[in-house]
Amino acid sequence: MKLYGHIVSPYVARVAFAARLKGLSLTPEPAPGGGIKSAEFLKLNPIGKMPAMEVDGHCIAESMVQLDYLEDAYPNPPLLPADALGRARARLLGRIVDLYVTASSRAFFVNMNPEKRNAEELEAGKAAYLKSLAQLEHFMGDGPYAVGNTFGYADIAILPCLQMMNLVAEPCGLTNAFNGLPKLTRWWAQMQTDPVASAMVKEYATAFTGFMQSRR
Ligand SMILES: N[C@@H](CCC(=O)N[C@@H](CS)C(=O)NCC(=O)O)C(=O)O
Repeated sequence: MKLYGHIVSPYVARVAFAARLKGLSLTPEPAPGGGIKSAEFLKLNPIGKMPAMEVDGHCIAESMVQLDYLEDAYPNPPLLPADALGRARARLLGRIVDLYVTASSRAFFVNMNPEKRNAEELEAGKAAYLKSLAQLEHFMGDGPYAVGNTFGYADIAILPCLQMMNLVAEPCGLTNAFNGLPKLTRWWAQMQTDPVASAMVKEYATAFTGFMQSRR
């Protein structure tokens, strides 16, 4: 099994972290052919996005499908709750993050520089991000983890994405995005103290800030 992409992508990070929790060695490696738009990579994954997972000559695209594959193929230790409702709740949180929360990331990425900022676009991005966080909050569990009492699938699915969002929102003037959202606030604090989660937080922050500095 191979995982193509770079850990700086929150979608790659979530899969690499889930694999690690399952005791698998699945270090992200560069996309074949020199990048995700190369002919070689597009032959494997015509969507042209990272991560791509290669299993027995088959490509699995889309990080949440890859998380599900890991859960199905390597059930121990389980990352999803045992009950059907808990599993649906965990998957829903990942889906909300992918469809609604990270949708605002572009508005932050392209408006990071105050001198070249499109204020209207940025304000719309901030409003959409805050709205999506309130929607996520609605479906979050009561803690300490995203669903239930153990660190698992939902936490891993949302953690690098929310980290990335906050790391790009803060330079755009949006700090404390979780203000007024008690479940997200509590969960975020838990992620900084849980030994497994906090190691992931540090690893992702280092990768992402290094990437942002290299763009300057
Ligand atoms: N829904 C996809 C999103 C993956 C994605 O957007 N990856 C970004 C890197 S963070 C990418 O490859 N972007 C390249 C592009 O869109 O051309 C997943 O979950 O795997």
